[in-house]
Amino acid sequence: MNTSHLFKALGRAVVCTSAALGMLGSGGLAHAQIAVGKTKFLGNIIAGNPPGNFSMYWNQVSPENAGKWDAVEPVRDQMNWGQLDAAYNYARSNGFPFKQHTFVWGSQEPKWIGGLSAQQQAHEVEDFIRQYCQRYPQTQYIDVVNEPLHQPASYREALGGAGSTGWDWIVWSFQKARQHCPTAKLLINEYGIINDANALNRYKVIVDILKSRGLIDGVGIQSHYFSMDNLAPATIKQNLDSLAQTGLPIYVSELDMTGDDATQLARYQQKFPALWTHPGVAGVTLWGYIEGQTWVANSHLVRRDGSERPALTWLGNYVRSNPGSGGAANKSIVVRARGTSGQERVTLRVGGTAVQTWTLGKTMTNYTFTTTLSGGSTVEFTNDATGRDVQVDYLSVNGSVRQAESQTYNTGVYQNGRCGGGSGRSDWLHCNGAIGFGDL
Ligand code: 9MR
Repeated sequence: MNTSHLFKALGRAVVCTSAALGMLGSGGLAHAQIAVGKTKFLGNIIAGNPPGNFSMYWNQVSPENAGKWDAVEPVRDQMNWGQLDAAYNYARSNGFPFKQHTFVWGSQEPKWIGGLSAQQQAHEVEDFIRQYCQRYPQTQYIDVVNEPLHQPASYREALGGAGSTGWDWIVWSFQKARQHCPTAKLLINEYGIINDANALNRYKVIVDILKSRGLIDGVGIQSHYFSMDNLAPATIKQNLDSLAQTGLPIYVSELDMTGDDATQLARYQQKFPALWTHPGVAGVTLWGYIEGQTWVANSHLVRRDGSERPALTWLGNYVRSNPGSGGAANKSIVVRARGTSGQERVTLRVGGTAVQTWTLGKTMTNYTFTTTLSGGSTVEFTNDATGRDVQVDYLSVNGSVRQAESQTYNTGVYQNGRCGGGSGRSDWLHCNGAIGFGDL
């Protein structure tokens, strides 16, 4: 069967019954993230150990400092990935998109870079990018260059300097990121854009240079308190409209707003909808939420005792009841499955792309993943051996359950004396093969 036939077959295999929905249970959804199932993500940063309440609120992860070059490589060629591993693994195991922050930036550079020759500097930057991409191949987004207007990299001459485009060092950085991380969405990131049409126009020049070379997939605007606290919603809309003219999705990347409880609440109520409902905005990341753990005082949303400030309670209610517009539909996938030996590996594919692989435990467990991809979905058993079998209970999409035994495409169940030899309908994969769960 060729690929197009396969996906036509998968497309017919969507089944969802109310009986099946009842099996979801009540516990799973009570602690869902604020933007679960929405068309855009609402994320936050992880500083050190992932906070226990992260997944009650947020469904995208950016590392606060752990992905910066000076944190990863404080001593030349001695890489320190520990904290970045923790944030990345947390994101992966919860199915949240992970955004690397950041490859090329004039702050938090390693101190040793200044003493090297230009050739060595370029080599070291590429080495950092290459090693990152090897270690974290499932990264969804990368802030490739941070703050080009305000804090350009000190070693930019080594990367091509201004050159013929005026921004050759940025073009070089994106080329290297594209080469080493070919599946990630590459972003640029800057502050003081949402409130300043002049800076916005200078930013758009860089974005257009990258876009004409096919090197950029989205535009990040930090939107910190000093730009946001006193900004009129009409200006937010006007500047987002202007940035959206680039034709690229906009990511609000480091949002915070300050104030006492009442002031912060009023600010969120007044300004957040202008961001969330803008069709050009594909995702919003807040820059911290826990009291005592935000880079600026009074921007927190959860108090030390775990209680919510009013702005957070409002934000939760607002986003849950507001579909947003634009953005790619963010689908929350659960694969409920078990192995029999505890060594079985299954891969979730969407539209033919392998998006996640899990090693299954011996008891039925929910394995979660969030994706904006569309197309036929399959759960594939890939490492069959003696004593290894997989039982899949269901795949659910935004809480809507598709039972494995109701699907007609199963090439891994042993029927009529061979693998894939019968009707397909089964929750078992005895051999390497896949169950098709229809289109996402
Ligand atoms: O939140 C970060 C803080 O812990 C660091 O001390 C600071 C050092 O530069 O960086 C903060 O994060 C910054 C981000 O990386 C880039 N945009 C501005 C953020 C706030 O300063």
